[in-house]
Amino acid sequence: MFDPKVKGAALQAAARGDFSSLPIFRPEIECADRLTIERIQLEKLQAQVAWAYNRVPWYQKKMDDAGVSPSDIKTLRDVTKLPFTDKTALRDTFPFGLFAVPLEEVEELHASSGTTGKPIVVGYTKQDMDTWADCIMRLAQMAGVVPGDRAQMAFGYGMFTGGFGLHYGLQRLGCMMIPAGSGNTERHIDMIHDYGTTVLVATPSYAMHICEVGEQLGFDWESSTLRVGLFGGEPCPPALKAEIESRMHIVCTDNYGLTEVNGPGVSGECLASRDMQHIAEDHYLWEIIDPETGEQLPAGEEGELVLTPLDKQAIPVLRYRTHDLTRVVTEPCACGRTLARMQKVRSRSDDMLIIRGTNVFPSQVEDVLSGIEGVTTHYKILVETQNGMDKMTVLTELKPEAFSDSFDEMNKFRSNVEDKLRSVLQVSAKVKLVEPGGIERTTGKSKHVEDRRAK
Ligand code: DLL
Repeated sequence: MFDPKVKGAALQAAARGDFSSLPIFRPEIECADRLTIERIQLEKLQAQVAWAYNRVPWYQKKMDDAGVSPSDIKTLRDVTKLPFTDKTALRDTFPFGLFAVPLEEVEELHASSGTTGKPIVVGYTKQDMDTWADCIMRLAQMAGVVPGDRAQMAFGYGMFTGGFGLHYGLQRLGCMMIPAGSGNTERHIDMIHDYGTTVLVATPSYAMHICEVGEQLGFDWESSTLRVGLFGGEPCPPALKAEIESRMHIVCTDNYGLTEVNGPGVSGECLASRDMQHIAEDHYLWEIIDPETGEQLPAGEEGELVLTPLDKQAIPVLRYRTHDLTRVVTEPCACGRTLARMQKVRSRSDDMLIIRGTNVFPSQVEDVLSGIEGVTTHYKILVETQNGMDKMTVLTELKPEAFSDSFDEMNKFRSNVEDKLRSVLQVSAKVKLVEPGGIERTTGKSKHVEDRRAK
């Protein structure tokens, strides 16, 4: 038995395979057998499809055009009869065209700002807010957060779903919230010290930045009260996670979600399977499809995640194409939960770069760099056109100890990185070594790719 409130104990217990002391928030759901889960899902799916059809003219037309009506949903498999929804549907109906309830019943609005055009606007009824908080309470407990924890928010409290979404759920779980918001890194470190913060809520890249700034200020992470990192909003590659855990002396966990289907709360990492996340299956029906053909793939195969929230009142969303690539397994987990687990998302079908005809994912670059001694987790990929050809440059930031005054040594280091990249990517990339601290830090989601090619 271990005490989840003792710093370091959760990681040690996880290494021993001892999860007995971590409470499960809704065991009747989280540990239910598959038949029970699927029965709940089917009942909710039928009601949700009818809700969308009867209340949202856009869905009624879409379904009529596809020749499907709510009564055609007799099994979970029948979800494939429904048309997909994508970002453009929300953009085209901006701001309230997909809302299924009168605006007086909407308690809160959130939005995600895209790079172009209008934002995606989403709304929540009272029941939606309850469902959302329920999902957050679960994923927080999966990560080892317990009532009485002091949770410091480093997501922004604006229209972004990360700030308020996690705030409400954690508060309801019984955490003392410290609503610091994003930015002002030194103040974050002071607050961790002054208020005895135990849980940090942030993107993993901002957490890494907080860690570095703390180190520069001489802050002793090992003896700090901070115990759990509740991170999300962007991929958390294994090397970054390992770095944060060893330097900040915390359990670094990762949760996933997206604005269009509420925000954070779709899935969260437990301490037993550290590269997977349990999906809140009683609130979300998942499918994995082939991104090219749109056909459903069997459980276990990698493809694009499609989500149908099962009890969303304000904006029902049927078969939302996330573009996130993952695979889902349904075997029970060592933590005791039976909820399906999705592999952590490392890439999106739409962040694939085509460099001189070869497909390159930023996560491949990340994996090569993480295997090289002396480089940090900070990198950037720059793509340009030179003499009519694609040119890819990878900027990688070095650790201070890897930096040398010797031109020859630096040159050798660089060409070694170039060789390794070429052998994995099957396309050559120029490498630029950047001095420690030379790659810009972010307080939100990090942007690793800059594609300057004319579109
Ligand atoms: O990022 C919601 C969120 C906030 C999740 C805070 C977790 C914590 P959006 O801004 O709409 O919503 O971005 C959604 O971000 O489709 C993924 O590509 C990516 N993403 C979110 N969480 C993760 C994660 C929020 N844990 C998009 N791992 C999604 C990998 C993630 N990618």
